[in-house]
Formats: sequence, structure tokens, C-alpha cells
Amino acid sequence: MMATLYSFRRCPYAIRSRLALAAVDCTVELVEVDLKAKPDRMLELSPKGTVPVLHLEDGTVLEESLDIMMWALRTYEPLGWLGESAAELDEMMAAIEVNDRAFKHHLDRTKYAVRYEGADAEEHRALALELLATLSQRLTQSPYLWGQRPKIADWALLPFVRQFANIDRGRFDQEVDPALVGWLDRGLSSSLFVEVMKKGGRWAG
Ligand SMILES: N[C@@H](CCC(=O)N[C@@H](CS)C(=O)NCC(=O)O)C(=O)O
Repeated sequence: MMATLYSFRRCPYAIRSRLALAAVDCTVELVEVDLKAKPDRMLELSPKGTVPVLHLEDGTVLEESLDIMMWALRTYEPLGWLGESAAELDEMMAAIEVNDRAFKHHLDRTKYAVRYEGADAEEHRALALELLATLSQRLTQSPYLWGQRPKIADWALLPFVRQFANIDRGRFDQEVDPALVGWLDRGLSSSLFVEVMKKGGRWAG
């Protein structure tokens, strides 16, 4: 089945979707979107105008990054990314929600403080670091957030932690637990992550 993914290379939401699609080996036609000039076709399919958008051959449109991950993981062979039990999946989804709401909020206000009136980058940085400390706690117990293997929580969160770390990588490495630095580096250097970030490769359409 040929699906089309409207994506933006550096968008953390698009990255998490590409990770799931690549992991299950679902071939998609990739449309790299210029966020300042979104394609008419994408806006027809999904007027809210955010990437990623996945358009399936049967006409289905998925316009939330987590829906795209879940569709890929449920449609193709199970990779164990959805956890050992429904309870584990619920815990991971709760962690993803904290990321998508609170962590993303503080990430944006740390990285782009000037865009938010009255935002103090250092205050938001400290609050983001508090949230990262809860991930570090898990990572001091096991190499991945929920055990010995990476699962949906690892791949859904990694693009956001990457973005936060890249604000000032030297400072990040000093300020967070080495277990979190190790987890980030393992994820970034994994063949899966490297593949979905390639320019001009399969993922560039
Ligand atoms: N809840 C959405 C959020 C997606 C999102 O906000 N993507 C950003 C890029 S990182 C976007 O497309 N923003 C619209 C714009 O910049 O015009 C999802 O999970 O897919």
C-alpha cells in the first residue's frame, strides 16, 4: 500500500511518525513541506495545517503524530513497541502526554523565549529539566524508559529531548543525569533514527 506522508525533516512530531513508519518498514511517499508555503493538497486533506499528515490509499487521513505511530504499529508486525501489557501502554501514553503538553510548553519557551511575551527562558529551562529528571530516574534503572528495549515512549519523546539538548548541547550534558545523555546518544546514533533523518534518502521522497 502506498501512503503519502507530509512531513518536515526537523519537526519532532514528524520525526516520531517517520520513526514508527520506518520501523515497520511501511514505504511511504514523503512530501517535505515548506511550513511557510504548505501544499494545497495537504491543506485540503487536513485544513489544520500541521505536519505530519499521513494520507492512506483508502482515503483515510491521519493528522496527529501519535495516531500515525499507533496506526503503523497496529497495522504492521508487532515490534513490542506497544509494551508488555495494556497497563504498560497506558503508562507510556501518560508520559507522552506530559511531554506533548508540559515539556513542549517549556521547550518552546526556552528555545524561542522572545516569541512569548514575558517568558523567562531560564525559568522554563529549569521546569523542563525537572520533567527530564523523571525520565532520568527511569533510565538509571534500565537502558530504555520502559525496560531493556526501546518502545513507543522512547521514540515519541526522543525528538523532543533532542531539540531541547540542541539548544546548548554542552550545557545539557552538564545539567542532566548521564543516564539521560546515554539514552539520547544511543537513540540518535541508532540506524533507525539516522535513516529517518537522512536528506535525499528514502525519507526524502
Ligand atoms: N499535535 C500535532 C502537532 C504537530 C505540529 O505542531 N507540527 C508543527 C511543526 S513541528 C507544525 O506543523 N506547525 C504548523 C506551522 O508551523 O505552520 C501532532 O502531534 O502531529
